[in-house]
Amino acid sequence: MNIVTTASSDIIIPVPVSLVQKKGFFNLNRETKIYYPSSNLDNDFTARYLQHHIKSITGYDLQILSTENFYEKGNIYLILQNEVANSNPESYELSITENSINIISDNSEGLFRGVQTFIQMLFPLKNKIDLAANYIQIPNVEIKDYPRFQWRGVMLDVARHFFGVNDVKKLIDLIALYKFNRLHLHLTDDQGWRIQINSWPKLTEIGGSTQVGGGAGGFYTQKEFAEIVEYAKKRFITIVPEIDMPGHTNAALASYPELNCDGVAPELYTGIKVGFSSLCIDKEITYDFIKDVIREVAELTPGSYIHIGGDEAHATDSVKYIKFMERVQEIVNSNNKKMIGWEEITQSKLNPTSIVHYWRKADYVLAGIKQGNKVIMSPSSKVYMDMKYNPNTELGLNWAGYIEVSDSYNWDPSTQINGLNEKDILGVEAPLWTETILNFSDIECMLFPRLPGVAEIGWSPNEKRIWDEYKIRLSNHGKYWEKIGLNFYKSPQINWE
Ligand code: TNX
Repeated sequence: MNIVTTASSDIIIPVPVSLVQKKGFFNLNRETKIYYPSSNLDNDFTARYLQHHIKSITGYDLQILSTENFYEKGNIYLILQNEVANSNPESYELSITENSINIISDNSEGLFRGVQTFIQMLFPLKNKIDLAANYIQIPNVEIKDYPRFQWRGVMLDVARHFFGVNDVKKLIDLIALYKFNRLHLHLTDDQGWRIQINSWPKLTEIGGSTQVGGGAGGFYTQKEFAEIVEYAKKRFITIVPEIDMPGHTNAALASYPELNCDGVAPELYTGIKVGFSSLCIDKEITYDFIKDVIREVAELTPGSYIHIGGDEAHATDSVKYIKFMERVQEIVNSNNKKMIGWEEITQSKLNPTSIVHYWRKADYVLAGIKQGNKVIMSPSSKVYMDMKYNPNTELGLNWAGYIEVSDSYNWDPSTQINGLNEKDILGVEAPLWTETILNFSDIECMLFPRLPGVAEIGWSPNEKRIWDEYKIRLSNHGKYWEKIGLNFYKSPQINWE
Protein backbone atom coordinates (compact mmCIF):
# COMPACT_ATOMS: atom_id res chain seq x y z
CA MET A 1 0.00 0.00 0.00
CA ASN A 2 1.18 3.49 -0.70
CA ILE A 3 0.24 7.01 0.30
CA VAL A 4 0.50 10.07 -1.94
CA THR A 5 1.27 13.36 -0.21
CA THR A 6 -0.16 16.68 -1.27
CA ALA A 7 1.70 18.70 -3.93
CA SER A 8 4.32 20.95 -2.32
CA SER A 9 2.68 24.01 -3.88
CA ASP A 10 -0.14 23.43 -1.38
CA ILE A 11 2.15 23.04 1.60
CA ILE A 12 5.31 25.08 1.87
CA ILE A 13 5.32 28.07 4.25
CA PRO A 14 7.04 30.46 3.61
CA VAL A 15 6.19 30.11 -0.07
CA PRO A 16 9.45 29.59 -2.03
CA VAL A 17 10.87 32.04 -4.55
CA SER A 18 10.41 29.47 -7.30
CA LEU A 19 8.57 26.15 -7.19
CA VAL A 20 7.84 24.06 -10.27
CA GLN A 21 5.72 20.99 -9.78
CA LYS A 22 6.81 18.07 -12.05
CA LYS A 23 5.24 14.79 -13.20
CA GLY A 24 6.04 11.65 -11.24
CA PHE A 25 6.99 10.79 -7.68
CA PHE A 26 9.84 9.87 -5.39
CA ASN A 27 8.96 6.80 -3.36
CA LEU A 28 10.08 7.28 0.21
CA ASN A 29 10.24 4.02 2.15
CA ARG A 30 11.92 2.41 5.13
CA GLU A 31 15.03 1.63 3.09
CA THR A 32 15.63 5.22 1.96
CA LYS A 33 18.89 6.61 3.33
CA ILE A 34 19.98 10.11 4.22
CA TYR A 35 23.43 11.01 2.87
CA TYR A 36 25.37 14.06 3.98
CA PRO A 37 28.84 15.42 3.28
CA SER A 38 31.31 14.09 5.85
CA SER A 39 33.39 17.26 5.94
CA ASN A 40 31.22 19.28 8.25
CA LEU A 41 29.73 18.75 11.70
CA ASP A 42 26.84 21.21 11.23
CA ASN A 43 25.58 18.97 8.48
CA ASP A 44 25.73 15.95 10.75
CA PHE A 45 23.29 17.75 13.03
CA THR A 46 21.09 18.75 10.08
CA ALA A 47 20.99 15.14 8.84
CA ARG A 48 19.94 13.90 12.28
CA TYR A 49 17.34 16.67 12.51
CA LEU A 50 15.85 15.48 9.23
CA GLN A 51 15.96 11.85 10.37
CA HIS A 52 14.20 12.75 13.62
CA HIS A 53 11.37 14.63 11.89
CA ILE A 54 10.84 11.97 9.22
CA LYS A 55 10.57 9.40 11.98
CA SER A 56 8.16 11.40 14.09
CA ILE A 57 5.86 12.08 11.13
CA THR A 58 6.04 8.83 9.12
CA GLY A 59 7.39 6.28 11.58
CA TYR A 60 10.25 5.48 9.17
CA ASP A 61 13.58 5.30 10.98
CA LEU A 62 15.97 6.11 8.12
CA GLN A 63 19.65 5.35 8.16
CA ILE A 64 22.15 8.21 7.87
CA LEU A 65 25.37 7.82 5.89
CA SER A 66 28.20 10.28 5.72
CA THR A 67 30.33 10.35 2.60
CA GLU A 68 31.78 12.67 -0.02
CA ASN A 69 30.72 10.33 -2.84
CA PHE A 70 27.05 9.99 -3.56
CA TYR A 71 26.68 7.27 -6.18
CA GLU A 72 23.80 5.09 -5.08
CA LYS A 73 20.41 6.17 -6.44
CA GLY A 74 17.10 6.36 -4.62
CA ASN A 75 18.00 8.33 -1.51
CA ILE A 76 17.97 11.72 0.18
CA TYR A 77 21.14 13.73 -0.39
CA LEU A 78 22.26 16.80 1.52
CA ILE A 79 24.77 18.41 -0.82
CA LEU A 80 27.17 21.28 -0.20
CA GLN A 81 28.38 22.79 -3.45
CA ASN A 82 29.35 26.19 -4.73
CA GLU A 83 27.00 26.26 -7.65
CA VAL A 84 23.87 27.66 -6.07
CA ALA A 85 23.63 30.92 -8.00
CA ASN A 86 22.95 33.22 -5.06
CA SER A 87 25.36 34.69 -2.54
CA ASN A 88 22.77 34.57 0.23
CA PRO A 89 23.98 32.10 2.91
CA GLU A 90 20.42 30.87 3.47
CA SER A 91 19.67 30.08 -0.16
CA TYR A 92 19.14 26.46 -1.19
CA GLU A 93 17.71 24.30 -3.92
CA LEU A 94 15.53 21.26 -3.43
CA SER A 95 14.83 18.89 -6.27
CA ILE A 96 12.72 15.78 -6.11
CA THR A 97 12.82 13.28 -8.96
CA GLU A 98 12.01 9.56 -9.25
CA ASN A 99 15.67 8.92 -8.44
CA SER A 100 16.46 11.14 -5.52
CA ILE A 101 15.75 13.99 -3.18
CA ASN A 102 18.55 16.55 -3.41
CA ILE A 103 18.84 19.41 -0.97
CA ILE A 104 21.67 21.64 -2.19
CA SER A 105 23.31 24.76 -0.81
CA ASP A 106 26.73 26.35 -0.75
CA ASN A 107 26.31 26.83 2.98
CA SER A 108 25.31 24.72 6.00
CA GLU A 109 22.72 27.30 6.90
CA GLY A 110 21.04 26.99 3.51
CA LEU A 111 21.01 23.20 3.87
CA PHE A 112 19.24 23.52 7.20
CA ARG A 113 16.61 25.87 5.71
CA GLY A 114 16.11 23.47 2.80
CA VAL A 115 15.60 20.58 5.20
CA GLN A 116 12.73 22.51 6.80
CA THR A 117 11.08 22.77 3.40
CA PHE A 118 11.33 19.03 2.94
CA ILE A 119 9.99 18.25 6.42
CA GLN A 120 6.90 20.34 5.64
CA MET A 121 6.17 18.15 2.61
CA LEU A 122 5.29 15.40 5.09
CA PHE A 123 2.93 17.57 7.17
CA PRO A 124 -0.32 16.43 5.53
CA LEU A 125 0.38 12.79 6.45
CA LYS A 126 -1.69 12.77 9.52
CA ASN A 127 -3.41 9.55 10.49
CA LYS A 128 -2.48 6.04 11.52
CA ILE A 129 -2.98 4.58 8.04
CA ASP A 130 -0.02 6.65 6.92
CA LEU A 131 2.22 4.90 9.39
CA ALA A 132 1.36 1.52 7.92
CA ALA A 133 2.20 2.61 4.36
CA ASN A 134 4.86 0.67 2.50
CA TYR A 135 5.98 3.82 0.78
CA ILE A 136 5.06 7.45 0.57
CA GLN A 137 4.87 9.04 -2.86
CA ILE A 138 6.21 12.57 -2.84
CA PRO A 139 5.37 14.53 -6.00
CA ASN A 140 8.39 15.65 -8.03
CA VAL A 141 9.30 19.29 -7.73
CA GLU A 142 12.08 21.81 -8.38
CA ILE A 143 12.52 24.52 -5.76
CA LYS A 144 14.94 27.45 -5.73
CA ASP A 145 14.70 29.56 -2.65
CA TYR A 146 16.26 32.38 -0.62
CA PRO A 147 14.96 34.98 1.86
CA ARG A 148 13.73 38.48 1.15
CA PHE A 149 14.94 39.84 4.53
CA GLN A 150 17.95 38.86 6.61
CA TRP A 151 16.10 39.42 9.94
CA ARG A 152 13.15 37.13 10.62
CA GLY A 153 12.52 37.15 14.33
CA VAL A 154 10.26 36.07 17.13
CA MET A 155 10.35 37.74 20.56
CA LEU A 156 9.39 36.04 23.80
CA ASP A 157 8.84 38.13 26.94
CA VAL A 158 10.21 35.93 29.74
CA ALA A 159 10.05 38.81 32.23
CA ARG A 160 6.28 39.22 32.76
CA HIS A 161 5.93 35.45 33.07
CA PHE A 162 9.00 33.26 33.20
CA PHE A 163 9.46 30.36 30.77
CA GLY A 164 12.13 27.76 31.49
CA VAL A 165 14.84 26.33 29.26
CA ASN A 166 12.67 23.49 27.96
CA ASP A 167 9.89 25.83 26.88
CA VAL A 168 12.37 28.03 25.05
CA LYS A 169 13.85 24.99 23.29
CA LYS A 170 10.38 23.86 22.24
CA LEU A 171 9.74 27.31 20.83
CA ILE A 172 13.05 27.27 18.96
CA ASP A 173 12.12 24.02 17.20
CA LEU A 174 8.72 25.37 16.23
CA ILE A 175 10.07 28.61 14.75
CA ALA A 176 12.93 26.82 12.98
CA LEU A 177 10.32 24.97 10.91
CA TYR A 178 9.24 28.34 9.51
CA LYS A 179 12.80 29.49 8.76
CA PHE A 180 12.96 32.13 11.49
CA ASN A 181 16.57 33.03 12.25
CA ARG A 182 16.34 35.27 15.36
CA LEU A 183 14.91 34.68 18.81
CA HIS A 184 14.78 37.89 20.83
CA LEU A 185 14.44 37.23 24.56
CA HIS A 186 13.00 40.11 26.59
CA LEU A 187 14.97 39.23 29.73
CA THR A 188 14.21 42.08 32.12
CA ASP A 189 11.24 44.22 33.01
CA ASP A 190 9.42 45.69 36.01
CA GLN A 191 8.14 42.29 37.07
CA GLY A 192 11.29 40.24 36.77
CA TRP A 193 15.02 39.97 36.07
CA ARG A 194 15.65 36.65 34.31
CA ILE A 195 19.37 36.38 33.58
CA GLN A 196 22.01 35.66 36.20
CA ILE A 197 24.61 38.45 36.47
CA ASN A 198 27.59 37.32 38.55
CA SER A 199 28.70 40.82 39.55
CA TRP A 200 25.16 41.79 40.71
CA PRO A 201 23.73 38.55 42.17
CA LYS A 202 20.67 40.12 43.83
CA LEU A 203 19.20 40.93 40.40
CA THR A 204 18.04 37.35 40.14
CA GLU A 205 17.91 36.50 43.88
CA ILE A 206 15.46 39.31 44.52
CA GLY A 207 14.47 40.62 41.09
CA GLY A 208 13.88 37.16 39.66
CA SER A 209 11.76 35.93 42.54
CA THR A 210 8.30 36.77 41.25
CA GLN A 211 6.26 37.60 38.15
CA VAL A 212 2.91 39.00 37.02
CA GLY A 213 0.20 37.77 39.37
CA GLY A 214 2.76 37.00 42.09
CA GLY A 215 3.96 33.56 41.01
CA ALA A 216 7.43 32.22 41.76
CA GLY A 217 9.13 33.73 38.70
CA GLY A 218 12.54 32.30 37.93
CA PHE A 219 15.67 33.03 35.93
CA TYR A 220 18.29 31.46 33.68
CA THR A 221 21.66 30.73 35.21
CA GLN A 222 24.48 31.72 32.86
CA LYS A 223 24.99 28.03 32.14
CA GLU A 224 21.35 27.62 31.17
CA PHE A 225 21.43 30.70 29.01
CA ALA A 226 24.50 29.36 27.22
CA GLU A 227 22.60 26.12 26.66
CA ILE A 228 19.77 28.04 24.99
CA VAL A 229 22.22 29.96 22.82
CA GLU A 230 23.88 26.72 21.72
CA TYR A 231 20.57 24.98 21.02
CA ALA A 232 19.46 27.90 18.85
CA LYS A 233 22.82 28.12 17.08
CA LYS A 234 22.61 24.53 15.88
CA ARG A 235 19.32 25.52 14.23
CA PHE A 236 20.94 28.66 12.75
CA ILE A 237 18.95 30.92 15.05
CA THR A 238 20.67 33.85 16.76
CA ILE A 239 19.60 34.67 20.31
CA VAL A 240 19.12 38.42 20.80
CA PRO A 241 19.13 39.28 24.53
CA GLU A 242 17.24 42.36 25.70
CA ILE A 243 18.05 44.26 28.88
CA ASP A 244 15.35 46.94 28.97
CA MET A 245 16.37 50.41 30.26
CA PRO A 246 16.03 53.08 31.60
CA GLY A 247 12.32 52.32 32.13
CA HIS A 248 10.89 48.84 32.76
CA THR A 249 13.47 48.44 35.54
CA ASN A 250 11.51 47.99 38.77
CA ALA A 251 12.93 44.49 39.32
CA ALA A 252 16.50 45.84 39.23
CA LEU A 253 15.60 48.84 41.39
CA ALA A 254 13.96 46.55 43.96
CA SER A 255 17.12 44.42 44.10
CA TYR A 256 19.63 47.25 44.75
CA PRO A 257 18.58 50.36 46.74
CA GLU A 258 21.70 52.22 45.53
CA LEU A 259 20.38 52.23 41.95
CA ASN A 260 17.50 54.48 43.04
CA CYS A 261 17.89 58.28 43.10
CA ASP A 262 16.60 58.37 46.69
CA GLY A 263 18.53 55.26 47.75
CA VAL A 264 15.33 53.43 48.67
CA ALA A 265 14.40 50.16 46.97
CA PRO A 266 10.78 49.92 45.80
CA GLU A 267 8.66 46.83 46.40
CA LEU A 268 8.69 44.06 43.82
CA TYR A 269 5.92 44.59 41.25
CA THR A 270 3.45 41.97 40.03
CA GLY A 271 0.89 44.10 38.14
CA ILE A 272 0.85 44.95 34.43
CA LYS A 273 1.13 48.76 34.28
CA VAL A 274 3.99 50.19 32.20
CA GLY A 275 6.02 53.39 32.35
CA PHE A 276 6.46 54.01 36.10
CA SER A 277 10.08 53.01 36.77
CA SER A 278 13.44 54.50 35.81
CA LEU A 279 17.10 53.93 36.48
CA CYS A 280 18.70 56.98 38.13
CA ILE A 281 20.23 58.83 35.18
CA ASP A 282 22.36 61.17 37.34
CA LYS A 283 24.15 58.55 39.44
CA GLU A 284 27.48 57.16 38.24
CA ILE A 285 26.71 53.79 39.83
CA THR A 286 23.97 53.39 37.20
CA TYR A 287 26.63 53.27 34.49
CA ASP A 288 28.88 50.92 36.50
CA PHE A 289 25.84 48.66 36.75
CA ILE A 290 25.09 48.87 33.02
CA LYS A 291 28.74 48.24 32.11
CA ASP A 292 28.83 45.08 34.24
CA VAL A 293 25.51 43.78 32.94
CA ILE A 294 26.26 44.45 29.27
CA ARG A 295 29.75 42.95 29.61
CA GLU A 296 28.42 39.72 31.11
CA VAL A 297 25.54 39.46 28.64
CA ALA A 298 27.89 40.18 25.72
CA GLU A 299 30.22 37.41 26.91
CA LEU A 300 27.30 34.98 26.80
CA THR A 301 26.18 36.11 23.36
CA PRO A 302 27.98 35.01 20.19
CA GLY A 303 25.47 36.96 18.06
CA SER A 304 26.24 40.55 17.04
CA TYR A 305 23.35 42.24 18.81
CA ILE A 306 22.27 43.45 22.22
CA HIS A 307 18.81 44.97 22.59
CA ILE A 308 18.65 47.69 25.25
CA GLY A 309 14.92 48.36 25.18
CA GLY A 310 14.52 52.11 25.61
CA ASP A 311 10.73 51.98 25.28
CA GLU A 312 8.08 53.75 27.32
CA ALA A 313 10.53 55.64 29.54
CA HIS A 314 7.71 57.82 30.86
CA ALA A 315 9.31 58.13 34.29
CA THR A 316 12.62 59.40 32.85
CA ASP A 317 13.34 63.09 32.13
CA SER A 318 13.09 63.30 28.33
CA VAL A 319 16.21 65.46 27.86
CA LYS A 320 18.28 63.17 30.10
CA TYR A 321 16.91 60.12 28.26
CA ILE A 322 18.69 61.30 25.10
CA LYS A 323 22.14 61.51 26.73
CA PHE A 324 21.54 58.28 28.62
CA MET A 325 20.93 56.30 25.43
CA GLU A 326 24.07 57.74 23.83
CA ARG A 327 26.11 56.52 26.81
CA VAL A 328 24.48 53.12 26.67
CA GLN A 329 25.23 52.91 22.95
CA GLU A 330 28.91 53.50 23.71
CA ILE A 331 28.91 50.74 26.31
CA VAL A 332 27.26 48.26 23.93
CA ASN A 333 29.63 49.15 21.08
CA SER A 334 32.69 48.90 23.35
CA ASN A 335 31.67 45.27 23.92
CA ASN A 336 31.76 44.75 20.14
CA LYS A 337 28.00 44.48 19.80
CA LYS A 338 25.50 46.40 17.73
CA MET A 339 22.83 48.15 19.74
CA ILE A 340 19.16 47.56 19.02
CA GLY A 341 16.49 49.65 20.73
CA TRP A 342 12.77 50.22 20.46
CA GLU A 343 11.88 53.15 18.19
CA GLU A 344 12.09 55.79 20.96
CA ILE A 345 15.91 55.58 20.85
CA THR A 346 16.02 57.62 17.63
CA GLN A 347 15.66 60.76 19.78
CA SER A 348 19.33 60.18 20.58
CA LYS A 349 22.28 60.53 18.22
CA LEU A 350 22.77 57.01 16.93
CA ASN A 351 25.67 55.31 15.19
CA PRO A 352 24.76 53.93 11.77
CA THR A 353 25.27 50.38 13.09
CA SER A 354 22.51 50.81 15.67
CA ILE A 355 19.16 49.28 14.79
CA VAL A 356 15.71 50.75 15.34
CA HIS A 357 12.90 48.45 16.39
CA TYR A 358 9.57 49.83 15.12
CA TRP A 359 6.39 49.09 17.07
CA ARG A 360 4.07 52.08 16.84
CA LYS A 361 5.30 55.53 15.81
CA ALA A 362 6.40 56.11 12.23
CA ASP A 363 8.05 59.47 13.04
CA TYR A 364 10.62 57.84 15.30
CA VAL A 365 11.48 55.38 12.55
CA LEU A 366 11.92 58.14 9.97
CA ALA A 367 14.24 59.97 12.39
CA GLY A 368 16.26 56.75 12.54
CA ILE A 369 16.65 56.25 8.80
CA LYS A 370 17.77 59.91 8.53
CA GLN A 371 20.67 58.89 10.79
CA GLY A 372 21.39 55.90 8.57
CA ASN A 373 19.90 53.24 10.83
CA LYS A 374 18.21 50.07 9.67
CA VAL A 375 14.81 49.06 10.94
CA ILE A 376 13.19 45.90 12.32
CA MET A 377 9.46 45.96 11.65
CA SER A 378 7.08 44.93 14.46
CA PRO A 379 3.95 46.99 13.76
CA SER A 380 1.84 46.31 16.84
CA SER A 381 -1.46 46.32 14.94
CA LYS A 382 -0.20 43.50 12.68
CA VAL A 383 2.32 41.28 14.43
CA TYR A 384 1.93 41.73 18.18
CA MET A 385 1.18 38.12 19.01
CA ASP A 386 -0.22 39.13 22.42
CA MET A 387 -3.16 40.91 20.78
CA LYS A 388 -6.46 39.02 20.88
CA TYR A 389 -7.78 37.51 17.65
CA ASN A 390 -11.27 38.90 18.35
CA PRO A 391 -13.26 40.17 21.37
CA ASN A 392 -13.93 36.58 22.48
CA THR A 393 -10.30 35.51 22.68
CA GLU A 394 -9.59 34.54 26.28
CA LEU A 395 -5.90 35.45 26.42
CA GLY A 396 -4.15 38.58 25.34
CA LEU A 397 -4.62 42.34 25.26
CA ASN A 398 -6.30 44.59 22.70
CA TRP A 399 -4.70 48.05 22.92
CA ALA A 400 -3.36 47.69 19.35
CA GLY A 401 -6.60 46.15 18.07
CA TYR A 402 -7.82 42.65 17.29
CA ILE A 403 -5.57 40.71 14.94
CA GLU A 404 -7.09 37.87 12.90
CA VAL A 405 -4.96 35.57 10.76
CA SER A 406 -5.59 37.65 7.62
CA ASP A 407 -4.59 40.89 9.43
CA SER A 408 -1.18 39.59 10.41
CA TYR A 409 -0.66 38.18 6.89
CA ASN A 410 -1.92 40.91 4.58
CA TRP A 411 0.62 43.70 4.91
CA ASP A 412 3.97 44.52 3.38
CA PRO A 413 6.92 45.91 5.38
CA SER A 414 8.03 48.20 2.55
CA THR A 415 4.68 50.01 2.24
CA GLN A 416 3.86 50.11 5.95
CA ILE A 417 5.42 53.52 6.62
CA ASN A 418 5.46 56.37 4.12
CA GLY A 419 9.09 57.25 3.41
CA LEU A 420 10.50 53.91 4.59
CA ASN A 421 11.87 51.77 1.78
CA GLU A 422 12.91 48.17 1.33
CA LYS A 423 16.61 49.03 1.65
CA ASP A 424 16.06 50.56 5.11
CA ILE A 425 14.41 47.42 6.42
CA LEU A 426 16.42 44.68 8.07
CA GLY A 427 13.38 42.47 8.44
CA VAL A 428 10.36 41.60 10.57
CA GLU A 429 9.79 40.35 14.08
CA ALA A 430 6.73 39.01 15.90
CA PRO A 431 6.80 39.87 19.63
CA LEU A 432 4.89 37.87 22.22
CA TRP A 433 4.46 39.90 25.42
CA THR A 434 3.33 37.67 28.26
CA GLU A 435 1.29 39.71 30.74
CA THR A 436 -1.61 37.26 30.17
CA ILE A 437 0.37 34.26 28.92
CA LEU A 438 1.01 31.66 31.62
CA ASN A 439 2.28 28.47 30.01
CA PHE A 440 3.44 26.90 26.76
CA SER A 441 -0.06 26.02 25.66
CA ASP A 442 -0.94 29.73 25.88
CA ILE A 443 2.13 30.55 23.78
CA GLU A 444 0.98 28.09 21.12
CA CYS A 445 -2.50 29.52 21.02
CA MET A 446 -1.32 33.08 20.44
CA LEU A 447 1.42 32.21 17.91
CA PHE A 448 -0.51 29.68 15.86
CA PRO A 449 -1.81 30.14 13.26
CA ARG A 450 -0.57 33.77 12.98
CA LEU A 451 3.17 33.25 13.23
CA PRO A 452 3.69 31.31 9.96
CA GLY A 453 2.22 34.33 8.15
CA VAL A 454 4.89 36.59 9.62
CA ALA A 455 7.52 34.05 8.56
CA GLU A 456 6.22 34.28 5.02
CA ILE A 457 6.30 38.09 5.04
CA GLY A 458 9.93 37.94 6.13
CA TRP A 459 11.06 35.28 3.67
CA SER A 460 8.94 35.28 0.51
CA PRO A 461 8.79 37.71 -2.42
CA ASN A 462 5.76 39.93 -1.93
CA GLU A 463 4.21 38.99 -5.28
CA LYS A 464 4.25 35.29 -4.32
CA ARG A 465 2.15 35.87 -1.23
CA ILE A 466 -1.49 35.22 -2.14
CA TRP A 467 -3.99 34.94 0.70
CA ASP A 468 -6.28 32.43 -1.02
CA GLU A 469 -3.36 30.11 -1.70
CA TYR A 470 -1.89 30.71 1.74
CA LYS A 471 -5.14 29.58 3.38
CA ILE A 472 -4.81 26.15 1.72
CA ARG A 473 -1.20 25.81 2.81
CA LEU A 474 -2.03 26.87 6.36
CA SER A 475 -4.81 24.32 6.52
CA ASN A 476 -2.33 21.57 5.61
CA HIS A 477 -0.10 22.73 8.46
CA GLY A 478 -3.12 22.42 10.74
CA LYS A 479 -3.05 18.68 10.06
CA TYR A 480 0.48 18.50 11.43
CA TRP A 481 -0.36 20.67 14.43
CA GLU A 482 -3.25 18.33 15.27
CA LYS A 483 -0.86 15.43 15.06
CA ILE A 484 1.68 16.94 17.46
CA GLY A 485 -1.04 18.21 19.81
CA LEU A 486 -0.30 21.90 19.27
CA ASN A 487 -2.92 24.15 20.84
CA PHE A 488 -3.67 26.40 17.85
CA TYR A 489 -6.58 28.82 17.40
CA LYS A 490 -9.05 27.36 14.89
CA SER A 491 -9.62 30.61 13.08
CA PRO A 492 -12.91 30.64 11.14
CA GLN A 493 -11.01 32.21 8.25
CA ILE A 494 -9.39 28.85 7.46
CA ASN A 495 -11.02 25.58 6.41
CA TRP A 496 -9.28 23.15 8.75
CA GLU A 497 -10.94 20.00 7.35
C1 TNX B 1 3.99 47.69 24.96
S1 TNX B 1 5.91 47.26 22.79
C2 TNX B 1 5.24 47.38 25.47
C3 TNX B 1 5.38 46.25 26.40
C4 TNX B 1 4.06 45.62 26.72
C5 TNX B 1 3.23 45.52 25.47
C6 TNX B 1 1.93 44.79 25.65
C7 TNX B 1 6.84 47.86 23.79
C8 TNX B 1 8.12 48.26 23.29
N1 TNX B 1 6.41 47.99 25.06
O1 TNX B 1 6.02 46.69 27.59
O2 TNX B 1 4.30 44.35 27.23
O3 TNX B 1 2.96 46.82 25.00
O4 TNX B 1 1.30 44.58 24.43
